Amino acid sequence: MAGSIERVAQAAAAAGLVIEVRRMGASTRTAEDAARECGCAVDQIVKSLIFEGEEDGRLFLFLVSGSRRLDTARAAQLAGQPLKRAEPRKIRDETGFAIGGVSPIGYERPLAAFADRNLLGYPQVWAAAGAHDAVFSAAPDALVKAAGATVADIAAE
Ligand code: 5CA
Repeated sequence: MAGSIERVAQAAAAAGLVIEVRRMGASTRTAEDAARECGCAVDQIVKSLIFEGEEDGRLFLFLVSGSRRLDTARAAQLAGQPLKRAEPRKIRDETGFAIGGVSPIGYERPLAAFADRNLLGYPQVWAAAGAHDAVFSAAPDALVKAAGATVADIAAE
């Protein structure tokens, strides 16, 4: 998935976001894995969750803290249609990312994105960088902006 990491790095550069992609040499597939490898709290890990619109099949990106659950009813409201979890195959085909490495930025095709307001309360967050052992850190407001995400209250503890 070197191509995916490169896309993340390019998207960051294009957005004026200075990041250093770190290959951890161990799994960062889950928020818990990533927190352990980054030496940070799980709530400072950004989960990049992809859901699919049941009406038109479009994919949507929801960014939430590793310690929070997406409020799927609220997410569906924002998407304007019911949502279901997208199949890993569809995620890979349409975003260029494999599950466990789905990043907030660097999409092959733009998709509507929403970020939980709670993320903005952390001084620094970590997110996947396109592979299952690759992460980067950023200030949450800059990351949300680079992702083109609309800030909303989309998650609960
Ligand atoms: N690299 C870490 C954090 S830096 C990461 O990608 N975490 S994540 O939470 O954004 O991605 C894992 C998420 O992928 C899970 O929370 C889950 O929502 C989703 N996922 C895992 N397995 C599947 C699956 N089989 N189908 C669809 N989604 C899945």
